[in-house]
Amino acid sequence: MAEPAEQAARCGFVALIGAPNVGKSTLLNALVGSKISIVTPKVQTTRALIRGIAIEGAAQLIFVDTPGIFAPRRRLDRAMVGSAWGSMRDADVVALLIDARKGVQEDDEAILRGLADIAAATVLVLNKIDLVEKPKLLALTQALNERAAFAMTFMVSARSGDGVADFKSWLAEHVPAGPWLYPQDQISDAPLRQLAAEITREKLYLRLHQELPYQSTVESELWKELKDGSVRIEQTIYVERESQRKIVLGKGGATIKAIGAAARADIAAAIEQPVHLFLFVKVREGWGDDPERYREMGLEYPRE
Ligand SMILES: Nc1nc2c(ncn2[C@@H]2O[C@H](COP(=O)(O)OP(=O)(O)OP(=O)(O)O)[C@@H](O)[C@H]2O)c(=O)[nH]1
Ligand SMILES: [Mg+2]
Repeated sequence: MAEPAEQAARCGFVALIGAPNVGKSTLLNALVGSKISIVTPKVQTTRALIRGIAIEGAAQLIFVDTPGIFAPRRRLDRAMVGSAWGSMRDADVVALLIDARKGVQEDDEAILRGLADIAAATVLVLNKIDLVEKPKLLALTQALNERAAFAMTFMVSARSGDGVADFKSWLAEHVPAGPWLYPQDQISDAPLRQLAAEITREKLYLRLHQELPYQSTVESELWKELKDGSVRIEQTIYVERESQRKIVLGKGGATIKAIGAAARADIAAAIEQPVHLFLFVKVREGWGDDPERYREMGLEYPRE
C-alpha cells in the first residue's frame, strides 16, 4: 500500500485507556494484527506505554496501549497510572474500554470523572462482548452515555476480533489530516530487547502467583547476533527477596526452565530468528524505588 498523496493523508494518536484487565493490550494486538503487547489473565500486566501502528485506508493510526488505571499504592503503581493519564494529553482520540461483562466498577468511576478534563475526543469501547447478552450491552451503552459525552460507542471482542474493523475504520475517518509519522511498514516503536523482556515477564505472570509477579521485573542485558544467524539473549529477572528468588527458580530449577522455554519460543517467533535465552534471577531489594529500573521500563520516576 502506497502512502497517500499528502493532502489526503491522515494521522493520529489513539489512547486505549481503562481499568486493569479490561482488554486494552488484547485490543492493541488485534488492531495492529500482531502481538506487540503482552496479555495475561492477571490485573496490572502492562506497565508502560506501548505504541502499535496500523494503516487504515489513507490514515496511519498510532495506538497507545496503557497501564490500567486503578488506585495506586506503591511507587511503581503511581508511575504506571501516571503514564496512563499522561497518554491522554497527547491523544487525538481517547478510547475508554469497559469490560462489558463486569460493567462499571470503582476504577471505571474514577476514570469517568477524570475524562471530564480531557480535551481529546473520547469514544466508548465495550469489550468482551463475546461474554455478554445483547440487552445488557444496550443498557450499559445507555448508562455510560449519560455519564460522559462520547462521540461514539463501539462493541467489540478484542479476543475474537468482532467489531474491531468497524472501530478502526471510524478512527481512520476521525483522526486529523496530516502526514504519516512512521514508515508504512512499521508496527511498533519498541526496541526488540524491550519486547523480549516483556515476553519473559508475561511468562512470569502466567507461572507465578499472588504478589510475586508484581514484585519482579525483567531486563534484557545482552543481545548478541551470532554468526549462524541466531541471537544470544541474556536477561535478568529482579525480585525483592531471596525467598522469591527460590520460587522463581523452582525445585531443581524447574520453574525458571519452564519460563525460559516458553519465553524463548515466543521471542524466536517474534523476531523470526533462532534464540538462545539465558535467564538470571537476582535479588534487588527495593528495586521498586530505584530510578534506573524505571528508565529501563520506560516510566517516569515519581519522586514520592
Ligand atoms: N472473553 C474475552 N476475553 C478477553 C477479551 N479481551 C481480553 N480478554 C482477556 O482479558 C484478560 C486481560 O486482557 P489484557 O489485554 O491483558 O487486559 P489489559 O486491559 O491490557 O490489562 P492490564 O495491562 O493489566 O491493564 C486476558 O485474559 C484476555 O485474554 C475479549 O474480548 N473477550
Ligand atoms: Mg495490558
